[in-house]
Amino acid sequence: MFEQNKKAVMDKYEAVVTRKNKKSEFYNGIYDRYEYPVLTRDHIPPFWKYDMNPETNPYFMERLGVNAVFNSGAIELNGKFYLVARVEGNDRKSFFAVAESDNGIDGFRFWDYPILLDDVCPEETNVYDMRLTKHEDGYIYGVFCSESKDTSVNDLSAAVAAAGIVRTKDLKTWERLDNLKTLNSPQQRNVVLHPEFVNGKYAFYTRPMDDFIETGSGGGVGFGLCDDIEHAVIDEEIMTSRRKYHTITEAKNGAGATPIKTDKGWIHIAHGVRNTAAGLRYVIYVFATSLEDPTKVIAEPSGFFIAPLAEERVGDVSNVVFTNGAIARDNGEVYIYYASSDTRLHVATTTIDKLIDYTFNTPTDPLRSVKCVEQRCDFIKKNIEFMKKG
Ligand code: M1P
Repeated sequence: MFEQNKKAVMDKYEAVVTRKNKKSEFYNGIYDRYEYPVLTRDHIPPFWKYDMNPETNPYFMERLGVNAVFNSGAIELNGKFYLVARVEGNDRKSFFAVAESDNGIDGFRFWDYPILLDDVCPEETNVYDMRLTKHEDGYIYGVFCSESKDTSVNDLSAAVAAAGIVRTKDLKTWERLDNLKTLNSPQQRNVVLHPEFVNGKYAFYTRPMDDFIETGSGGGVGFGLCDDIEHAVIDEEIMTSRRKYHTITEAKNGAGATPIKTDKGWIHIAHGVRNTAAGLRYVIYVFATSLEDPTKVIAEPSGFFIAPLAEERVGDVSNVVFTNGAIARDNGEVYIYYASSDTRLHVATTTIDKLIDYTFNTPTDPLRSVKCVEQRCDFIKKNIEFMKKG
């Protein structure tokens, strides 16, 4: 019984991690989607979940289950693709684990052990959503959400979100630094480190929040500078991409992947949230900031870039797509890792040229229906005139 069950589990695991991925039939000319997710809970090595000893586990029973694998930081190192995924145990606690692939679209395998962070704070209960930044100071930084129980109020569920910071050179040894302090924002999630110094300082994209879920007075994606990365403190946050009424970012937004530097500006792949009768809907959108002034938004295409589609729509937290990692290669290829419904991780591929075209040539949101119709009529008119000529 033990051997038979073990073989079935091992065979299923090998089939999933060696399954070839291919582009799906989805088309919008901007990016390609793929048939299979790149990481799921089925990609977790069986020896993370099953006791492999028949004496202590005669039924070959799962002892430490894994519920989901999703929001992942991403980085290319020595020609290989690495994801630092959010892995959530059946116990609801998330942690980080490195998965490696040769081509970025399939064959991701987790390293033998997940990342064991330094235990710096007894109140820290959960960690998730690491953004990886190859900084010009020579380190790879990981910035993530460090969640602690809020003991200042009489509410069992109350929590506080802060930005934890670690650094590494090889994804193997991680040095934990102080959590980021933002003097004007009580909570932070979706914080991303900018890859270059700005005015000689470390620069972060922030997401000021009044409480754990609601951003409240937090106006959108912020930006702040700090002198000392080991004890990072931001005393002023300037708004970059703002939340706007009746748009995809009305309820909240947040920085996603580390911004991609292009000749035209920094391209940001972020998320926007709106409220609906069915709950929050998370989509991915794009904006660009100036190379001279990374706080200045110079392009913001209208609407979403990626929205949950087909089976992506359903999961533990349905109607969500979320990104915290993308890889822009020297050859111009771009791999965007996005999770669906807090359950599994997908890849979308495009190129720098296409991203630039999308970012700078997609019309902006005119913010009112009547203006949107005018915008569309102008667009249709130009097309009809052009098609008549042809
Ligand atoms: O459940 C959807 C997402 O919710 C959070 O994002 P935000 O802070 O913008 O609400 C994060 O917890 C994220 O991990 C999660 O995918």
